[in-house]
Amino acid sequence: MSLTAKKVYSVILLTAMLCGLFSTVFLAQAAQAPTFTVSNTMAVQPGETVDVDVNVTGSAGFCAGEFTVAYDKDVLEPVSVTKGSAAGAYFVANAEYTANKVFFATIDTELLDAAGTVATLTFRVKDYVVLYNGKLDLEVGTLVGGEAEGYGYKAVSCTAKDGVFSAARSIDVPDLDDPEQINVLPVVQMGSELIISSPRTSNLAVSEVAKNFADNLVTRFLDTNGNDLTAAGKLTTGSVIELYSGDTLRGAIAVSVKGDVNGDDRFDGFDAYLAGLLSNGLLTDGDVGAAANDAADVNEDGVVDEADFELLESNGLNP
Ligand SMILES: [Ca+2]
Ligand SMILES: [Ca+2]
Repeated sequence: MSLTAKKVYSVILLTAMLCGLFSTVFLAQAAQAPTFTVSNTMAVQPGETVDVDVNVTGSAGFCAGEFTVAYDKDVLEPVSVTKGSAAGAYFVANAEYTANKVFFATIDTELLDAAGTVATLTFRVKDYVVLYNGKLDLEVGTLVGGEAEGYGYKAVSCTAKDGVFSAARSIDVPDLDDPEQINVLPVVQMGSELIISSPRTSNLAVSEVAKNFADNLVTRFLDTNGNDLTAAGKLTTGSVIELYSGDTLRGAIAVSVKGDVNGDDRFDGFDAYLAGLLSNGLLTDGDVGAAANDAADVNEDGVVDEADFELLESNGLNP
């Protein structure tokens, strides 16, 4: 925090103390408490930078306030905090207040009673994020306003509303039949696993899939046996894409290719056989994994049953 920032912060603390002294003497007139709300941010792609506003409702107002917003540091990195139109004349901010919190404070000699944005927080979603649903936790510290007949300030009560933040990766690959067409494969959660579910016509060459990830992101592409695929390799059902920061595994995406249940890159009677075992309960999704189970659900109705077996069997007989 700069010297100026410390000064402003001291003023806020001082007004808070004054408020403590005077609030019992000068009773605050009943007023509608302001509500501070972190805007919701939905489905951002990893690697993207996004703005999140902290907004305030129009109300009786405040003269000074300090705020922190806590975030998941494994998912987001703070970029900046900028002053919004509803902030006061003085505004200080620290985007790296603590390891997982940004801080900002604002103060004005006039009552701030306009609705609008107090601050805009800019975050970057870390490259290795696969799927995230979490919240940005707003805490309002000291909040004062309404000069009480010239003697200091009174405390202002308020409501603080957290924001939700979600990030989701999808993987874009060309279609084999029409390379101009891009198949967008969103990552979805199935049980405890994250998978991409692909039509059999997707070009899942490692070289194509790798284009989805930032150059500086450490990735591994593993075959169904857990061995590293080369750049010339191809992902099939049961392959896994691993994302690292340094040596730490941060995310894993399993691959499902509709119809190739055993992941041998063929669509034949053996896949139909496995789907049959899944449909009659002799095998379970726990036995084969979420990706293989998804690959067997060729009619994409969410369950593996007789209908999938019949579709696969006809495919197997007529490749
Ligand atoms: Ca197969
Ligand atoms: Ca099905």
